[in-house]
Amino acid sequence: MLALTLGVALWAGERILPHGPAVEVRAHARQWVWTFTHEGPDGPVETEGVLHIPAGQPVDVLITASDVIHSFWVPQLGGKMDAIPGRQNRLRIAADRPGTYEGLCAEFCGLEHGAMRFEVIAHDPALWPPREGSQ
Ligand SMILES: [Cu+2]
Repeated sequence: MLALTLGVALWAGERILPHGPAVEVRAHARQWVWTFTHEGPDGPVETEGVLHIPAGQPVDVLITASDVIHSFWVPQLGGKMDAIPGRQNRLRIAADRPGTYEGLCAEFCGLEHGAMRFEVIAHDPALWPPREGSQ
C-alpha cells in the first residue's frame, strides 16, 4: 500500500513539472552584479542583470562566482543555489508562463549585497531564442 501511494505521488508530482529537454543558461556572480548567458540564434548572448529563458520548459542554470559566495534565487521559479568560486552548481527552474520575475542574491556578499537583484524574462516558447536586443 505504501509503495502504491508513493508511486501515485511520484506520478502526480512528475505530471506537474514542465517536460521536455532542459535549456541551459549561465549565471555568473561577482560583487555586485549578475551576468547571464543564453543561447541566441547566432551564438551565446551575454546580458547583465537580466536573464532570458523560455517559458513552459525546464531551464538548467549553471551557476558560478568569481570572488565570494553569492546565491541565485528567483522565489517564483524555484529554490536557491549558492554561487561558489571555483565550482559550478546546477539549478533547475521553470516558468509556467511568459512574464518577468524578480531574482536576488540570497547570500550576504558584502556592502552592496542588497542591490544585487536581477530580472528573469520568460519568453513565449514560440519566440525562443529571442533576437538579440528584443525582449
Ligand atoms: Cu549577496
